[in-house]
Formats: sequence, structure tokens, C-alpha cells
Amino acid sequence: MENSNVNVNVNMFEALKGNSLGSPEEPPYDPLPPIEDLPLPSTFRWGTATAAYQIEGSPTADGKGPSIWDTFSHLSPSRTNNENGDIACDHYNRVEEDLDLMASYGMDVYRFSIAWTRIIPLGGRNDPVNAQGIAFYNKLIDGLLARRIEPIVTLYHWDVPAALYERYGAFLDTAEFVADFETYARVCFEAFGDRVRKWVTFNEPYIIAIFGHHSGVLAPGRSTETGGDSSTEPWVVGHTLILSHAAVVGLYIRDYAGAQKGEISIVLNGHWYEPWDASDPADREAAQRRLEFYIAWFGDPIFLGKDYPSAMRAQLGDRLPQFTEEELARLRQLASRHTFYGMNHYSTKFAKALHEPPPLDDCTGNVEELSTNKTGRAVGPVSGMPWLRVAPHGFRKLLGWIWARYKLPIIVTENGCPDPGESQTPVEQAIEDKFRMTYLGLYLDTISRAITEDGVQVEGYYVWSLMDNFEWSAGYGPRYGITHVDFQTLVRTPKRSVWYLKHTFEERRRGSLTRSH
Ligand code: GBH
Repeated sequence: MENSNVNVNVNMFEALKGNSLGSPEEPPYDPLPPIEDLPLPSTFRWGTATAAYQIEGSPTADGKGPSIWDTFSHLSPSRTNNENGDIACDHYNRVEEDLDLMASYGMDVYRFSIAWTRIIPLGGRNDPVNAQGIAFYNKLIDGLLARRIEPIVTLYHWDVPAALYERYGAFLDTAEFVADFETYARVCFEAFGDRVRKWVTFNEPYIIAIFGHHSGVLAPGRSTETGGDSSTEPWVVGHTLILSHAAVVGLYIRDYAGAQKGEISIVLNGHWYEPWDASDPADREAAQRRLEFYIAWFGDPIFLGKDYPSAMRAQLGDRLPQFTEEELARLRQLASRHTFYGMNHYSTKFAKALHEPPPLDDCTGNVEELSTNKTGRAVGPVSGMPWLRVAPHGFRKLLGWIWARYKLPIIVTENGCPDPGESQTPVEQAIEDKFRMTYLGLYLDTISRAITEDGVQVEGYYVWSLMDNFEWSAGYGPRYGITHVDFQTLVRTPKRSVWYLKHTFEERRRGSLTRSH
């Protein structure tokens, strides 16, 4: 067992000695740990992740219907940097090329999402199913399997059918949505379940509820200012997400899991929160409360079969919908049927307790979020996104927090970053992505430490993202890919991170690694 481990590769980091990640104008941060030649279990699987709207393009091809992202990205004035996903990476027409690319990277798994409106263009339970949409994902899945890459399928990554949003507000009508989502999921299980072993219902319910229905930064773009109600709608949406997740897990377990031998779960995202003033109990509580408002909001009902965290009940009262006794009993039954926790994670922040009563539309747990602490230290060096700082120590604590609370094997279903200034550099420079490579190395190193030193079970690591793509409200600015995409020519060029990941994991295929630490 021990000598079939794969080791986090350190050879490529010679050039980075001396911790050159931060720029001089940045606030100081504690030194990053060294990246070491550490083991990962032989069963550990790596891959990359994408989402349909961010890469596919072809929004009306072969009978596809419009989603809320087709609508949102065409609003005027633009809310997506005057850009949209009409072409994106043109993945819909370049599947074969992208499959070959993945094969050349030596990935074990590929996590992608299905566009609901390719499968059911109008989305509803009585609406027609589109065979051509099914054919596209069959081609993708078969192409992956032919290359020995395992497909991990997300049913919903933010692109609800526009027709359902127009009919009843999508997530705002719990009963209607549950019924339609269940039907869509059944069609997918029937069509693809013979070849898919890992399913994810929803990607990041927090973002769907808060960014879609509180700040309105993401589709459908609702907030109090745009005709919604930021003090109530996010909590209704969250409730719908939990109950529709439960319905689909129940459906899969009853009708498909036996024959298809697969697993199903959900992907929750969240930062780690450090107290702004570690010596102040109010800040320590604030950090904990912030995690509960972010992660346990969904995690407790889904993985523990419990009501929402008491801190949420206390602050939100009746604006947080109630589960009926029946629903709670069902959630309790299903909680133990989950076999993994899907974790999207990028960064860490500081949490500072606020002492005035929170405004009605507060969704944080009455916490201020900061990137520096009381002494003026940053959480880590800043990446190409202002909110995304390198903080492997926070990642390690969050892995421990999730493991202690939910006791489920964790799959890191998304992790990655853009390099500082990457979007302004020509391709030859962009592919020298040392910052990303170091970030990925540090986060993999952290997983190894969490497994070997903390006893946390972590089964896989999927980099966000396979390739540069449409970054939602930020358009084509931020580049998260390990593959560079030229959005004029659509040419793909692997970045240096690819070779780092490949070398780290290919040792295992040769089966010759010994633990060197
Ligand atoms: C993931 O969401 C998505 O699943 C993926 O589609 C996306 O492309 C990827 O990340 C990269 O963004 O802290 O308020 O300043 C991550 C969701 C978006 C959550 C940015 C934190 C930070 C804004 N994250 N957000 S804030």
C-alpha cells in the first residue's frame, strides 16, 4: 500500500524558492509552508472541472432551449462585462479535440455539467425531451470512457431553463421546482446512468441562493433593487435546493443505485474564516457563525438530516422556511446515504463580529468579511482575483472542520486560481503560470498533510478549470484554466501547471513510487 502512493511533486518548484508570490505593494502575510514530497493514497484521483454554460457555446444548436444565463448574459445594460457564452470555448463543436487534450494530461476524472435545456428545452415535467441533447452528452461520456477518464456529472451548474423561471420563478416555487427537477434527473439517470458512477445534484447552492437572489450578481440577477426581496428570497431558494436535492437522491437510491452502482451527492462551496482578532471571543464566534451561514445552511439538513443551524434560526426567524416533520424524517433517512462530500474551495477570509443588530437582508450571520486581520496581515498572497488569496493553512482547517462535522470522505470538486495579471499577458507568458502551479502544489500538499497527519479522508482533487472559460459576471477576464484559450481563434495551449500535475500523478501509473518522506 505504502509504496504505491503518489507523491506531491516538488521538482518543478526550484525556480520558486524564496516565496516570491507576493508583490511589494501587498500587505504582509505569514510565510507559506514549503511544498514537500508528500504522499497521497494510491486510490487518490485527480481531474479537472468545467460547467456547461462556461465552455459549450452553441446556445440554440440541435434544439437547445434558453436558460437564465442565455437571458442574463444578453441584458442591456450588460451585467456580464459586455460578454456572453454564445461561443465560449466552442466546446460543443470541439469535443473530440478537448477529449484528446484531457487524455494527454493523464487525468483520472473529468467533472462536467449537463445543460438542462439541451435535454428538456423548456425544462418542465410535461415538456418534450430532446434526443439530440442526449446524443451530445452520450458522445462526451463515451469519449471519456474510451480514454479511461471517469465522467463525474453535475446535473445543475446554474443554468435553469428560462421557461421555468418565466412560469413560476424557478427556485422560488418549491413544489413546482422539485417536480420538474426530479423529472429532468430521471431522464439523465435513464440516459447516462449505465456509464456514470458519480452524480452531483447542485453546484454551490449558496451561490445560487445568494449571488442569484440576494446580491443579484449572477443569474437570474434578483435582489431588492431589481424587484426581488433579498431578505426572504435567498432562504426560500435554499429550501427548494435542499428539498429538490433530497428528492433526487431518494429517486436515485430507490430506482437506480442498485443496478447502476453509482453514488450521488452535492457540491458545497465556502471559504475558511479566521477570526479578525483571534483574542476576541466575539470574533471567534463570528468566524464559526459565518461558516454555518455559508456551509452548514445546506450541510446540516443534507448530511446530518437536521434543521438549519440554530444561529440561523435565531437570526432569521420565520424568514427561514420550516421543514415539516415528514420532510425532516426523510432528510434523516437520506443523510446516511451520502457517500462523499463535494467541496469547492478557493480561499480564506477574516471574520469580524458586528455589534449592531443585523439589517433584515443580512446573509452573513452579522459578520464583516476582511482580507487582513487586526494586525494588518493579509491571509496570503493575492492571485488574479482580489478575493482569492493563497491560504493553504485555511484549507487545512476547513478540511478538518468538514470532516469533524459530516464524517464523510471529501472530494475537492473545484480548486484553482488565475495568476496575477494573467488576463493582460500574451499567451507565451500566460502559459508560464508559476503562481497557479505553486497554488496547486500548496493545496495538494495540504491534502496530503490532512490525510496523513489529521486523519481526514480525501479521495480526489479536481482543478478548476480544464481551460480558460466564461467567468460568469466577469466575462472572459479572469482565466482559471490549466489550458490557455485564445478567445479569438479558440486555440488551446496547455499551461505549465498541466505538466506539474501530470508529473505529480503519472508516477502512480508507473507504480514505482516509494514514500520519500
Ligand atoms: C466557482 O464558484 C464556480 O463553481 C465556477 O463556475 C466558477 O467559474 C469558479 O468558482 C471561479 O469563480 O467573496 O464576495 O468577494 C465560486 C464562487 C465566486 C464564491 C466568487 C466567492 C467571491 C466573491 N465564488 N466569490 S466575494
